[in-house]
Amino acid sequence: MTGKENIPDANVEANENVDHWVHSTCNLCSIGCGCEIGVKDDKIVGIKGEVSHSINMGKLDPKAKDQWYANYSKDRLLTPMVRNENGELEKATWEEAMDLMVEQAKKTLKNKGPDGFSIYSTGQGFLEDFYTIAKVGRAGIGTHLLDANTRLCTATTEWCLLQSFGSDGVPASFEDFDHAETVMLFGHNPAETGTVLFDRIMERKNRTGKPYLIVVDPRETASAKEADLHLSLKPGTNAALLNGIIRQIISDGNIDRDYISRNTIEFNSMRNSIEEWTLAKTSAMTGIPEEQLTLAAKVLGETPSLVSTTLQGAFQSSDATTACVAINNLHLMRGLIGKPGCGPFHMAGQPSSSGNRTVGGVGTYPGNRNPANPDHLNEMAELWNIDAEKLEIGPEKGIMKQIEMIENDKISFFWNIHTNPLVSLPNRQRAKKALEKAFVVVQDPFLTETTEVADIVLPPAMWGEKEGTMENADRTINLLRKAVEPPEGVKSDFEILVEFSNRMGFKDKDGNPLIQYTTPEEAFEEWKKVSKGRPSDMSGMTYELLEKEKGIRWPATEDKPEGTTRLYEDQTFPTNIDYCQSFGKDPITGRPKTKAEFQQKNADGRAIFQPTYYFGSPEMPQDEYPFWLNTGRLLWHWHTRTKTARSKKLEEKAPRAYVEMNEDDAYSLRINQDDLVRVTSPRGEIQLPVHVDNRINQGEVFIPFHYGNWDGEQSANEMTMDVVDPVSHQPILKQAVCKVEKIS
Ligand SMILES: Nc1nc2c(c(=O)[nH]1)N[C@H]1C(S)=C(S)[C@@H](COP(=O)(O)OP(=O)(O)OC[C@H]3O[C@@H](n4cnc5c(=O)[nH]c(N)nc54)[C@H](O)[C@@H]3O)O[C@H]1N2
Ligand SMILES: Nc1nc2c(c(=O)[nH]1)N[C@H]1C(S)=C(S)[C@@H](COP(=O)(O)OP(=O)(O)OC[C@H]3O[C@@H](n4cnc5c(=O)[nH]c(N)nc54)[C@H](O)[C@@H]3O)O[C@H]1N2
Ligand SMILES: [Mo]
Repeated sequence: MTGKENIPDANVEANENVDHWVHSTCNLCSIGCGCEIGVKDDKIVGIKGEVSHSINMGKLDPKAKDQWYANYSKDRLLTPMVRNENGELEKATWEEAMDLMVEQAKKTLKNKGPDGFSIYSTGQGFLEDFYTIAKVGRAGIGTHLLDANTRLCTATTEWCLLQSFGSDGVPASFEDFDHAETVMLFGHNPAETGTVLFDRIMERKNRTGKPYLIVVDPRETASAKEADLHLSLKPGTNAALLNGIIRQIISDGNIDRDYISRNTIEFNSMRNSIEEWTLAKTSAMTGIPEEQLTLAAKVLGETPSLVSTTLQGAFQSSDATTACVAINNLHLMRGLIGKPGCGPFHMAGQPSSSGNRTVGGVGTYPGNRNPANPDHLNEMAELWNIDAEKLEIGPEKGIMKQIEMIENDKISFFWNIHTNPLVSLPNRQRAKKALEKAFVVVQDPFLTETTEVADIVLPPAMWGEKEGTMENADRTINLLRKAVEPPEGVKSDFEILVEFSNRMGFKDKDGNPLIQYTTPEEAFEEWKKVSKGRPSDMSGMTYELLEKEKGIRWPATEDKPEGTTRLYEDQTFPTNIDYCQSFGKDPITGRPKTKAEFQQKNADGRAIFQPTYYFGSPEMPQDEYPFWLNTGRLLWHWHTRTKTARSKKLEEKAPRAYVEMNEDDAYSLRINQDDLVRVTSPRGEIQLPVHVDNRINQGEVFIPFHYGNWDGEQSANEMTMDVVDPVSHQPILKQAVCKVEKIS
């Protein structure tokens, strides 16, 4: 790894003195802010928000403004690297690196078969890259081991939507925040992680007093500070809280019986599942006083419109899918969906994590197709001109399952694209040991914690240097034009994927190259055909229209190229048995349900109430480990800091990790502000300074997860649990136990 000495000496201020501005989209979070990249002498010299873009209306957050500095960092990789006999990474030509990659890939296919091969990608690339991953992975290699960092991020969005509505696709849009009487931010801190959205909410609130804002978060975050009602629950009790509130709303009689009987099924089975959650029991479990629970039930039971967001405090907590399904249940029983100002809004985090799900790069089937429906597979096979058997290759396997498969010598080739798992995966040491066993290809502009285990490193073109589309959190497809040529020596992720497929000799049924497109735009045109007739239909979009309209929400058909602001306005849900994306999973075990089981429900266009259960965290603080460990984000950094630490301005705001701790806990451990402590969990330990802050409750500590071992071992994931949700297979990154000791 390289040190911080490689950060550019001085940041060039964004300026108006440019040759031209190029239409693009911010690549650092899921809001999808339109922006323009300022170019001078074929170099990026600035960025500004696009005023005519309906999502951000010219605004950008602090990270966004500095995201291009990393492109010009002195330690950017400009040639591939290959691990030599001495175990060191050594510069190589593209020819040498690709030859080795193809040789190893062929060896893996021969010795292990397609399921020895995994592609682990990202929610930060382009739809065109993801679509190519889906096609090369499934139709070329023939593997079902496609996954991405989206498993750590928004796998629960996908699965809670499948369980309730039969297909992926977030029902509401950002416009609905402008109409909602009530907004509930559930495990979501947009004041730090989606500032443009938070500003949009607060600007209206300051002007009109609306919306009534509920924030559910154990910490008093910057978002919670603005709330009308902050529910500071005990970690890992989301499902208990929601069950209690929903039960109370039902007993207050605040449900829309007409709506329920017309548009939904299985209300009673949901109601039975939560019968035990009296206010007293809910209060005891969550730590929230009964009066606050009563108030929450009154507001949520009476509000005429409601947008509820969920993000990592829901997805990365225990009972993730169950809690998010409970939020769907809440909206359904009140009929608050498919109308202005209404809808569950299960967020995305990364700029295109939903895009990867939509086009199938993460083990989903392209265009929300159902892996258990042979007609859908036949249709895909016909579109790709391949044998349908190639697609009958089993359900998706999440990254934690894949780590286990590497440990057991099942997977031996691991292709890592645009993610840094040896900072972001839970239980980091376990993940590291596993990846050391596999042949690992890392596609990254920098040396990172993950390239430490790479056999080949391929340097990609970065944001601003390539063309493609991204899907934000509200189904908006945005275009990013190429602003400048990439530095000599690098290739775009798209080019690398297409070249790999051609070098492997992947063919369709007629012996033609599997990948026949050569540009991202051609790939998008092919994807449009694949999407046609499916929920995420994009057949009405073109690059030109996307640029002109500044983003379009799917579905956007030829008849309706302007797209769709909100789903389910006609209250018809994609649960028809021949159309749906999934037959659902058992909410307790995660077992996929059979077609016969789904048929028996006969949902056929109606939404499904699912029962919801509270299980709690698999690990609870006790004698040796008395604290809850919570992890998450800071305003200033993007994930593993590979981009934001290369901006001096951002890095100076938050140069190192720390542990946030309540004053009373600090006092009883005789710890002062900035004292160095050792935080230990059953899996690992790190040393870091303390920030004493009463925004965190007693018995809980919080560590930002952005820091790896770039400048000293500071990774929160040394300590996190690698247990996953049974339905979405998303790891529980927000709850673990730990102890804190002062280092004298
Ligand atoms: N500045 C910045 N912005 C980002 C990113 C970034 O790296 N930096 N990353 C982007 C990405 S990919 C994502 S996924 C999003 C994530 O965005 P958020 O989900 O808003 O961010 P987090 O800090 O991970 O977690 C949110 C909150 O969950 C709370 N939480 C912990 N345990 C529980 C619990 O049991 N119940 C509830 N209700 N809440 C709990 C935490 O206290 C924390 O405040 O941010 C996006 N935006
Ligand atoms: N404890 C804990 N762990 C977490 C979380 C948490 O809240 N707590 N959050 C989880 C979540 S929600 C997420 S999204 C993940 C994020 O975790 P990661 O995805 O692992 O983090 P990033 O830093 O975004 O990694 C992106 C990598 O791609 C490289 N890169 C940049 N541009 C390009 C490009 O154009 N092409 C290619 N090929 N590479 C590029 C960057 O240098 C970087 O190394 O972390 C997860 N881990
Ligand atoms: Mo994320």
